[in-house]
Amino acid sequence: MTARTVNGIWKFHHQIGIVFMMLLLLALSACGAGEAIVEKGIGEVVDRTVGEGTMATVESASTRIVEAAATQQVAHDTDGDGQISEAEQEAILNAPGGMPTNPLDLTLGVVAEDNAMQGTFGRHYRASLPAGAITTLQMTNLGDPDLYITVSNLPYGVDLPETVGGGKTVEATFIVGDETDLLVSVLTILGQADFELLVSAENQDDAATGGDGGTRDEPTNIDPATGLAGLFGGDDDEDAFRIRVLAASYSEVTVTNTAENNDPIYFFVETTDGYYNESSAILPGNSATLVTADAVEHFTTIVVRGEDSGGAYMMDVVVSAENDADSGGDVSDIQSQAHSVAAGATIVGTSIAGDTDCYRATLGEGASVEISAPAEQPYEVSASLNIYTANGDYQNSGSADYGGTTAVEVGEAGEYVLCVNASNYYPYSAYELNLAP
Ligand SMILES: [Ca+2]
Ligand SMILES: [Ca+2]
Ligand SMILES: [Ca+2]
Repeated sequence: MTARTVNGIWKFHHQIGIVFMMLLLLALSACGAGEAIVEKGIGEVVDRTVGEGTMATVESASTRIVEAAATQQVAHDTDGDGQISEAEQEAILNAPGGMPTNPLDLTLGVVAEDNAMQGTFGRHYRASLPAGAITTLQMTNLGDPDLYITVSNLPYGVDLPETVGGGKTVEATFIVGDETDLLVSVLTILGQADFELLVSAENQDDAATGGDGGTRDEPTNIDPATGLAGLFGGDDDEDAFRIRVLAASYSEVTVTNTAENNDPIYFFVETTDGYYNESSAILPGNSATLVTADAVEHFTTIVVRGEDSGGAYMMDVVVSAENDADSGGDVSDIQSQAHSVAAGATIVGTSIAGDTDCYRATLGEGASVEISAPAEQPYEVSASLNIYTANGDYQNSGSADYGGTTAVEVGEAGEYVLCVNASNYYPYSAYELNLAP
């Protein structure tokens, strides 16, 4: 056995490696050195693995290993001289699937049927997973003795039982982050067994993109929609999307943590012109909403972050255009271009950061104008109203707190200009004006 080979085994798995190498030596020497060496080796194997193997276990295992070794001799004594030469040992080690360093390629979604004793007391497979794949790994022990399964490059936090009893199946589902080569080894220690190994992978469908959501630097473009779903797992703990928001429009992004674990997620939004806002930690079953808006067209990036242990979320992305007083857009900020409305009207409008909305109305003597800041908004915004006479003289003002209404009266009957400002600290604010007849 070469130093390279020994290193490969030891790197592979220190505990199983001890047993694995010992059994390998046993098998290769069994035909020449006889049963005594095998039994001595078996005793050591049992001591090292289970600590207190019974004699029955040892005898049973001994018989199986001698049988298996005989099979190996037939299979690998290629020149038929009754000995396993060094070259023949190398041939066994270099056979595909014989060593962790020389795994068989496992086709995703196709069951591999194999025997754990074939070759070198272990079968080694490589499954090449695409980035972000939702992966299911399944191994069924079709025989009687325990089989050992070890998987290298598993995402953090994925636990697999080490031992799979006769007739039992082990299964795990997890998400990988980047492209990943899983190295799956099925080992036998005492006896041999047929097994079936299946690794299947399906794409995530984060926010209906057909794949894993992108990264903050390379977000995946999506269209606004409600009921979008996404997943985290392993190295995939960040999904990022980008939406286009037209001028005088605002986006509302609501993220709900739908994970079955207890881990929080959070998200943030940022726009191409530098606006940034983030949620606090969202615990499972809870939601948070963030808004972006601008007077000019822009892109908003939505970055949802979870934990390595995995998570799931739902996302609603709604982009709305301003429609002040059903005008189909934003009404003018300028008093002389105020939007005409009728006395008695109820006006619903939106003020996007820094926006002023001016309305013109003819009101009766002592009429009052009610300004409200509706409570059904992501932020606790207020709204303020300034009233001017038709020729621009300041007349009166008032402001409404979040969820509140304030009445502001005018003097004599006549034409007035009513200008509304909502909170400038937030991307957008909704307001309502009620004009008394
Ligand atoms: Ca994802
Ligand atoms: Ca407006
Ligand atoms: Ca305006």
